[in-house]
Amino acid sequence: MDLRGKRFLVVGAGLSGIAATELLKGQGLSVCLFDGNKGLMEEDIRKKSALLQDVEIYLGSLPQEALEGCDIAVLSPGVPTDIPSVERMRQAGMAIWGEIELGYAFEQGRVLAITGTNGKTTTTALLGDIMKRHFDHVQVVGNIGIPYTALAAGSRPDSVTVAEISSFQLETIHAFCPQVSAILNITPDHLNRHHTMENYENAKKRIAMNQGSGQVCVLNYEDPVLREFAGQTKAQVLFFSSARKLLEGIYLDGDQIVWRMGGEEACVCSTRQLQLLGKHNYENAMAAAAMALSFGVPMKAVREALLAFAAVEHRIEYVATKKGVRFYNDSKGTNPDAAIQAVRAMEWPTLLIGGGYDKGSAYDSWIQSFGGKVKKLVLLGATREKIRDTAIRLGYPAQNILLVESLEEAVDACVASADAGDAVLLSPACASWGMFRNYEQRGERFKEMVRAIREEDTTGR
Ligand code: UMA
Repeated sequence: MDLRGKRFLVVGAGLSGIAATELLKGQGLSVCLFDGNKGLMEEDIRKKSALLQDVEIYLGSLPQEALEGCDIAVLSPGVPTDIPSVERMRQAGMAIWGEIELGYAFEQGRVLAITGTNGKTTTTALLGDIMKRHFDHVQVVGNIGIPYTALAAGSRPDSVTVAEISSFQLETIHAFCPQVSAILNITPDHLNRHHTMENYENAKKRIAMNQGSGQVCVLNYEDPVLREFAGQTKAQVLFFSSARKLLEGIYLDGDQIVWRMGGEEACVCSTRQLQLLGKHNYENAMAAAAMALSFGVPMKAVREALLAFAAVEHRIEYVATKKGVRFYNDSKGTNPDAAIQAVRAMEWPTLLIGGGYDKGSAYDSWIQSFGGKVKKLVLLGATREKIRDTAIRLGYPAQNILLVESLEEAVDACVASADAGDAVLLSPACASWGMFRNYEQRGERFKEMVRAIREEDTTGR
């Protein structure tokens, strides 16, 4: 699509919106920027980039004259597509793009894209590492924290872009078409934004909507929704499975990861050689390996990258042991399903810190996964009462639940009642919004607090 002469309205002045505005400005295109938060200061936004100096910025509300004359709105991922201001953009005849679609419009190379409720950051980082062993110019972008638009203009015909794409971002793609896509799993998340599970699933499936028989879509055979989706997509489907041997695809056979293609079998590696722990991580490793192998990366490069890869920050991340108490940071456990994996990985009596922003999730399955291991449940944030009520309804002892006001108070409470041999796990099952900028900030704060604990503060009984 020829973008010359088009005027863009970028919505959201966070990471994505600033990168999108810089990209458009840098390309000499006409752009203005709108953020619905009237508490933001225009000069603070301008300070973020020299390219923003003469961009028109609207904060709080969007005047009608700003809408007129704009052709394309570029939404940041956090901007819902059904809010009144976006509806006004539609009514003004504007095309509604997401920041990913804009990045893709400037892509010169090939794209591999990953979505799923959980594991997508690990899989994206791992696939990026694999690709870097074989290709000269690899860019890792998207929900992982680097907006696609920040790097898209630097892509080259020989570039390989590895992109983590959230359901928010998939709602507003149009032409985006990865050479290889993957959907890792779909379990309830972000229901306050997508309203129904069906909408959420449909958003995820959009990752493959423009793929044809020349492109590959990697799917989890053990996810019933994705197994069914295999019959609907036009892409070539490649399955991974942690539960059974497949005739074609990649699967776990005991502790071996096996790649089976055209009747030939090859062992990728043993899970005992991996630094990643847990079945969910073996699934991530299989998905990344399948994407790379189907893209033509030699087995040797795939194997070497898998063995060298350590866990990502904030995901069941070991922080420290203080007087016999192990502390784990799983701030990235922002939904019940991710948090279940963290609880399952704990091999010790656990003091669990949970709660946060309310995304409309149900917490039953998370609480049911405790399996007698969680000796104290310390809850904070908007969801704390909802989680407490669910826990009590499911028979979790009320006297083991503590409601607190802050993460500081939560850590102090855990420190006061942990015994040597216990674990303290921050795995909130909720987003951090409302208390922190993002899960990274929440995890960093937790780690700072843990590192500051003096040995004599833990009872070590
Ligand atoms: N805003 C509006 N109107 C709205 C909503 C937001 O103007 O209706 C404004 C806010 O006032 C704020 C800006 O938009 O100034 C923030 O935009 P954003 O929420 O899209 O955040 P970014 O900083 O652009 O970060 C986004 C992703 N954030 C979300 O999806 C919420 C980041 O994913 C991503 O790393 C980044 O783009 C780069 O691609 C974070 C995330 O939490 C990690 N993702 C969710 C998740 O993983 O579960 C989906």
